Amino acid sequence: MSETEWSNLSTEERRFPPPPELAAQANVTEETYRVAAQDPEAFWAEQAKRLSWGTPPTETLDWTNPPFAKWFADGTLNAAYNCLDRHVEAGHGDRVAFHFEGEPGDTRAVTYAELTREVCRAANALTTLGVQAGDRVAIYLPMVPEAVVAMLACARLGAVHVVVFGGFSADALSTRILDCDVRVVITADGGYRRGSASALKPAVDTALEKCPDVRTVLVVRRTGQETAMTEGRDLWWHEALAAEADEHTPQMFPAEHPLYVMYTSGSTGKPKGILHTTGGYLVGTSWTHWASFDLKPETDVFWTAADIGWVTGHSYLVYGPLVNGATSVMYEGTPDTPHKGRWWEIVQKYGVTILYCAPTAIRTFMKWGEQIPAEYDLSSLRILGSVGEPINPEAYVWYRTHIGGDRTPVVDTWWQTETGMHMIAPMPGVTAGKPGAAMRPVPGVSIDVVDDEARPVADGHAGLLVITKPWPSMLRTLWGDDQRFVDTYWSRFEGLYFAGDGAKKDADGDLWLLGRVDDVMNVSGHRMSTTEIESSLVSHPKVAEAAVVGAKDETTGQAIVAFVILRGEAAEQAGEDVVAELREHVARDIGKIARPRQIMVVPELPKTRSGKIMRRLLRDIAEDRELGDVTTLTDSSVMDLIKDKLPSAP
Ligand code: 6R9
Repeated sequence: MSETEWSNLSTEERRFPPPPELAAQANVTEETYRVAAQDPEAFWAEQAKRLSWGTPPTETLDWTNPPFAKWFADGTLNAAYNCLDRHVEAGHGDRVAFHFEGEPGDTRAVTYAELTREVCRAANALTTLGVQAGDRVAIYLPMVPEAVVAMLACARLGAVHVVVFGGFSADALSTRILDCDVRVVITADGGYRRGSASALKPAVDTALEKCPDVRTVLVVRRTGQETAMTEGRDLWWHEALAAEADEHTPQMFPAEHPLYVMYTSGSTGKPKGILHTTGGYLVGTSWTHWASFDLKPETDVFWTAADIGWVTGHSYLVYGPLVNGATSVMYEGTPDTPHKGRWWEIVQKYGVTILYCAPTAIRTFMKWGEQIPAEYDLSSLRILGSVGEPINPEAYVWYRTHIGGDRTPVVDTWWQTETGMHMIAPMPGVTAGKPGAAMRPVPGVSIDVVDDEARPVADGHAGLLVITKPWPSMLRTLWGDDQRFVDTYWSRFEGLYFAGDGAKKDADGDLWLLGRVDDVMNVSGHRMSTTEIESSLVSHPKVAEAAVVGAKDETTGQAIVAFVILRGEAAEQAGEDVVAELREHVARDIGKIARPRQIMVVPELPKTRSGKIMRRLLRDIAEDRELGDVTTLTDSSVMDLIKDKLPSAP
């Protein structure tokens, strides 16, 4: 691909410098960038001191067998000790680790001391059940504190947790159990979703029909609903824990001991089991959590509004915040239950200072209207984060204005399950943010944008995003498949990590993400990113959400097909004239070449657990094909809803 074929992003002139009070006390300064750039390895060795080690490492990076990295390899540590005991020992046992808010309105404040005791009990229970270091344990739970307890109990024992998103099907669960050879599953009777109890355990029973090697299922009681228990296999979590002591001596493991496997969908074939190990992962997540969000652990109330079944939940709801001794909010349910102000009520109630969520949520709130957050006191907020997809400039500005009171920096964080930690993000005390841009590599990280021949593109040009140096929380391999690890990430360019995302360096050298490379469209020989056309559509006042795909076209090769959700009033009067108006809007905004061939007004878009639009399924619709695999959708009925509303595709 030649970078010059990419169309240009519409110009964005708005700038949001850091508030002076924030800059004056910021965790990260320009000096941090300078020091990190001078010697990244020395920088990470310094950051490793954030952790409590059994044996402190003397080595930093071992890159003698690329792309298989080892970080801090001669050090030993225990992940759970770093998240829990050491804070209690330092006198912070009474600090709240999690303000849990259940969807029905039940709440629990779990302190570091309580969490430590619960994790010890759970670790003892798992030991009683025969779980040992290196064993894999599947966790299939709703967003309840027991999910954190289960993860940390595994980590404490050196067992590898495999969290499967509670919204996934029995099929998705059994595939992952088999791939990782899991013997113990931790689940719940159910969870609360959209105002009612939704069962989880039956999916486990179905999944296990295909997994004869699973010997034990621990069942958390959350909803109290009728639950079938299989004699000899299923145990109640609370009973198993009640029988155990609340003390447990943590064993130290080598830094490269596996911590967890998290599956992420590949563009083809079976899901990839991303393997993260202990020392480097904890260094990378805790440092970025502290840096990108300017965390002040004594005073901040941090809320990652993401599911634990997504890497964002692992890195920024569990490990990063707990290593840092932070206080977090954990919310079980959906944003519109029992009313559309639920999130803002939670921010007001707990005095949330840092909110971290996905652009899809922000666009949903835009659709519902700014009058809803306006009813709540959101003045505690000081930093807003975004993750999962490029944030459209309009969504960025709306977020900053209506949630952040026009004061808060918006930190757009680009990273992946594979990277484990933030890789590109503005630093809130340093960077003057541009709406829609992820801005700069975080200190200690080396990123470039290259053309097809791995040549760095000049400022003002676009190409492929690569990571040019190893980083501590990088994936170590794909579970059981070193070759696929090498092929997927390290074969496109010699010595460079290929991220699979398109990106542009603007005239100042700042970075803009353009979406997955496989989402790039080629229209009459012009390469165009789905992201920029979507952003143009979303900038129109009548549009709440947009998804753009390239559909086969006899004349132009591919043609642009857009799916849009309209806002409030416009949705009621949707007709031909809105579609014509939107097509012209895009043509004016980006250029005639970007004018969609077709715009379909739909009630919903198909999304994954992390809020990513599944363009593959929309392409199936646009090209009038049978739908492909829908098992990773949060709600598979969405596709029927869309198909019902459409005239048959051309
Ligand atoms: C953390 C997470 C990774 C892919 C990644 C990219 C997209 C994530 C983004 C973003 C633009 C951002 N992505 N954050 N694109 N700006 N701030 O989402 O991990 O689920 O593995 O997805 O998500 O395309 O390659 P994961």
